[in-house]
Amino acid sequence: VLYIVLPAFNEGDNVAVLLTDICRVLHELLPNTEVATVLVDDGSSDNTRELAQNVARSLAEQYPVHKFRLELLAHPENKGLAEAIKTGLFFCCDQAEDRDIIVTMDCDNSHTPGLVPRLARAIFEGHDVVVASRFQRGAQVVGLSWQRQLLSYAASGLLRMLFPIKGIRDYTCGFRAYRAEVLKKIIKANPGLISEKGFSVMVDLLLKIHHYDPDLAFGEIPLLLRYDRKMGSSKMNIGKTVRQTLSLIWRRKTSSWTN
Ligand SMILES: Nc1nc2c(ncn2[C@@H]2O[C@H](COP(=O)(O)OP(=O)(O)OP(=O)(O)O)[C@@H](O)[C@H]2O)c(=O)[nH]1
Ligand SMILES: [Mg+2]
Repeated sequence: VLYIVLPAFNEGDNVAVLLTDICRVLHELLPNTEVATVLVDDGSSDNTRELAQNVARSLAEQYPVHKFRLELLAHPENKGLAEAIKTGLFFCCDQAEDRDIIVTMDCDNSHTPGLVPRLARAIFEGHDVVVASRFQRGAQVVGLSWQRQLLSYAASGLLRMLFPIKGIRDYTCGFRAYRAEVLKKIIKANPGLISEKGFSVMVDLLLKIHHYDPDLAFGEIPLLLRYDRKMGSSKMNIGKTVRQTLSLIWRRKTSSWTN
């Protein structure tokens, strides 16, 4: 089973297109794979959940239900990206068999489902964690301001210098695949694995997985970031995320891995 975790907060403008794309594209590219899409609605105040339910109903008529299923998880109130990722990943680890693959992606249409087969393939090729990366040859970013791109560069440079992980250049991108066996093992041994509060959760998850098992194979594929397809405004507070990430770097450098 291929699990796709989608953290969603007020993604009413994007969720229907994305869920439809996932079914259509993976039906074309991975016709024999069972796909479980795990949407974590993080206390959205818009109609994200109703839209997801409606589109799931109509997709169930078009596609064989045993091949595509939508799991709808919901937080009664907004708890932030980190809690949503935690809910989604813990749910998957609970259900998944060792040979399954768990993918996370943004729910804002900037990550395209067409890249999922390549992520999965890299896992089949032997990687344990694979990131869709802006810093691999062939990567392309469409529609993102140069200021934001500069920030990604800076984050990548700093993190590569301070926490080198062989095979990884993009520490912040949330479009990733994990070998379920690996994630299950690490979560079982470290239930506090996801402890960050904000958007720095993505960096922390990578650092921790590497910290707990440095022998894992990390890898990347080139990302095509279609920021131009994103509807609605950005939910990332840039200043706050920078502060959280710097604080995270400090804590991890002073050798605390628990908070
Ligand atoms: N659960 C949860 N998810 C959130 C929250 N804020 C954003 N998200 C989701 O996390 C994902 C990433 O958020 P984005 O707003 O796309 O952040 P980003 O990609 O870093 O930056 P932008 O695309 O510029 O906004 C999306 O799927 C959002 O719906 C939140 O408070 N709670
Ligand atoms: Mg985004």
